[in-house]
Amino acid sequence: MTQHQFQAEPFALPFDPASTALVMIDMQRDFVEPGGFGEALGNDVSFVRTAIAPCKLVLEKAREKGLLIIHTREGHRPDLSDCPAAKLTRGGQTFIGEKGPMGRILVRGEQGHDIIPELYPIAGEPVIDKPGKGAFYQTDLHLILQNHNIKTLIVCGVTTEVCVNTTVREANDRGYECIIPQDCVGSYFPEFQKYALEMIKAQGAIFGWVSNADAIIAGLK
Ligand code: TIU
Repeated sequence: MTQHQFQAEPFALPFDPASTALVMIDMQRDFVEPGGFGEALGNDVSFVRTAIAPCKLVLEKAREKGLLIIHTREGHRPDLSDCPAAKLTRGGQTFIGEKGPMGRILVRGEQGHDIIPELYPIAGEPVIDKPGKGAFYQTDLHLILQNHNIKTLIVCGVTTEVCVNTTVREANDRGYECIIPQDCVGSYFPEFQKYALEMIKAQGAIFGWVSNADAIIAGLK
C-alpha cells in the first residue's frame, strides 16, 4: 500500500487516514456572520468568510473518507459561571452574555453561538463546547482523540491567530501533528493571517504544517 502524504510547507506530511481527524474550530455565526461577537469587537466578518467554501470542500471529502470529524464552539453557560471576569470585559466593554441580533453573545444555546448552516455537524460528529480559545482547555477533546487513536489533525476554522493558533499549540504539546490548510482558516487581520501561518511552519514545522484545501483533498484521495 502506498503511504499517504499531504503536500505542505515546510515539507510533506505522511499520515494514515485511520489516525487522522478533521477539527473545525469555531465556525459559529458569532464569528463569521454580522451581529455576533466578532463584529461586536469591531471586526469586519467578510475577512473570515473566505474560509467557508474551502472548509466545506474539505469537510465533504473528510466525510466521504470516513475521517473522525470534530467541531468546536467557543462559548459559555447561560449563567456565565465558566467565563472568567477578565474575559467578560475583554474588548473594552462587556459583550459576552449581552443581547445581540442572534441572541446572547457567545452563550450556549443561542442562535449566534451555533455553527453556521454551511458547515453544520451531522449525526455522529462530536461537538466540543469550550470556554477558552484553545480547544483542549477544560474539554474532553484529548480524551476523544486518544480513544480514536488519532495522531494527525487537520485544523480548519477561525480565527487563525486566536483559536486556531492556540489549539494547534496545545495539540502540538500533546503529541499531535497538525496541518493547517491556509484557505480554510480566517483572520479579521490579513497581516495576522500571514504571520500566524508563518509562525506555525517556521523552524522546520516548529508546531505544525501549512497546506491548502486542494492539497488536503488530493492527499485524502
Ligand atoms: N476575536 C478573535 O479573533 N477570536 C476569538 O475571539 N475566538 C476565536 O478565534 N474562535
